[in-house]
Amino acid sequence: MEGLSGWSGLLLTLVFICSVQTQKSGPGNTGGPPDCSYIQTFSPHGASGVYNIQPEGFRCSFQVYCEMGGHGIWTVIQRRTGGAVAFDREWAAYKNGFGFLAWDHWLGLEKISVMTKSKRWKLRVDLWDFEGGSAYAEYDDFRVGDESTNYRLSVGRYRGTAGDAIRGAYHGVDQNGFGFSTIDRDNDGCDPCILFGDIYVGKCTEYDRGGWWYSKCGSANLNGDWHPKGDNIGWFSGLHWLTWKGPAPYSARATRMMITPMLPYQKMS
Ligand SMILES: [Ca+2]
Repeated sequence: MEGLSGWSGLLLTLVFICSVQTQKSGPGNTGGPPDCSYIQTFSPHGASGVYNIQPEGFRCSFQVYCEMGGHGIWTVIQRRTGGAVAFDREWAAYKNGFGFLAWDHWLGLEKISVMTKSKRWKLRVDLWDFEGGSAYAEYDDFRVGDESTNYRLSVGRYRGTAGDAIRGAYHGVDQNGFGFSTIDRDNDGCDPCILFGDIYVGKCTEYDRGGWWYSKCGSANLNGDWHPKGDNIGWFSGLHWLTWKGPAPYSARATRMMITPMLPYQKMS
């Protein structure tokens, strides 16, 4: 499995070499559709699957997974359905992306950052539990800063059924406005943090693992360790959205994060 995920990271990295352009370009001179909702607006009836896009700010096209139905048209940036693809990775992997687009993957912070720079985007988080239930959270004005900001997270108005775990179940753990942390990059605001009254935590990634916009660790982390049914409650590291289920940390069966422009494309008549 390690070899499998290593190869996928390499493939995504190779694709990425040509993806960020050095000179500015407008929407008129990109070579492809800027996102999945553009594809479905101008070439409707596409099925969900892997498509080529070329958002503003990219010199070459690259592949993403498009969700083409249900609750709208979305460009997927994260998916978890099991434990086969490891998410316990370093900064470079989270920057460039890893996994398999049609399966479990992380699209990559650099791509997400450049994409969300160009216009206003909405983020949708879908969560599935082991009991047949699901919940969602949507945020207006989702944006990820560039690497000089440590890919700082910015979200606007929340709506949904899962609760606003980004802004936290506990006082003072707002992840909005925080940089990204991985096991080799610590931007979590803990120096140290005292959790549960008596646990001193210097690095959230040592406990929660994965990579995330940790702020004093906080209530959301969908990139921790995946746990199977019956063994998914109470772990420090899991697929956590603590405003959804608790009080013991509940690790979701599956998760998905995806984005779409806030202003729909208009067909010219
Ligand atoms: Ca720290």
